[in-house]
Amino acid sequence: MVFTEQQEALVKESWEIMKQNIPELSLQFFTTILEIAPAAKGLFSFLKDTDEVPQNNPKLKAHAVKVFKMTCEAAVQLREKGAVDLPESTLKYLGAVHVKKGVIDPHFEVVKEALLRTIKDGVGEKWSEELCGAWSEAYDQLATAIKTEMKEEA
Ligand code: HEM
Ligand code: ISQ
Repeated sequence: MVFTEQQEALVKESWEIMKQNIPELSLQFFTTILEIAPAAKGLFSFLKDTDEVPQNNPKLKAHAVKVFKMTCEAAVQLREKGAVDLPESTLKYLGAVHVKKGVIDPHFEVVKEALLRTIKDGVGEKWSEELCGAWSEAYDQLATAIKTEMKEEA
């Protein structure tokens, strides 16, 4: 499937909006992940020993932002090149980190669902089927690249 300029624009525009509220965005992202999959808490070093998702943990914020940013970048690559195109070293690192932390394939669906719900709340009335589809496609392709690398790694 071709990733269109319009899809790229939808992803970029919505990320520009969400970027203005990183503290809330990151808190909601993690809270939603734990709502869907409480056991995922044990995977993240900065959540392991706390009862609630910490409100102002810089590490937590940085991590949440990375996932959004990388998905946004994946959208740009999909439109430009028709495929997610990460440097080999980045891909290797991502594969290794996730294998080491015990991440498994079904976790990717959990993170996807949480990502989409967080975007939906973040963009309010700008939410649409097209927006949802564009983020989904970019995330799926990025997730596939990471999952493939994780299998090489294992
Ligand atoms: C670490 C991105 C999916 C769990 C990381 C890091 C990045 C990243 C960039 C390294 C952070 C750093 O060292 O600074 C992504 C992207 C994903 C994805 C782009 C999907 C497209 C997942 C999934 C899970 C997961 C599905 C499982 C719920 C983790 C954990 C770490 C990690 C536990 C280590 C965090 C820690 O320091 O404790 N991820 N990830 N990731 N990721 Fe992911
Ligand atoms: C996956 N990998 C790294 C960081 C993350 C932050 C929030 C949700 C999922 C993540």
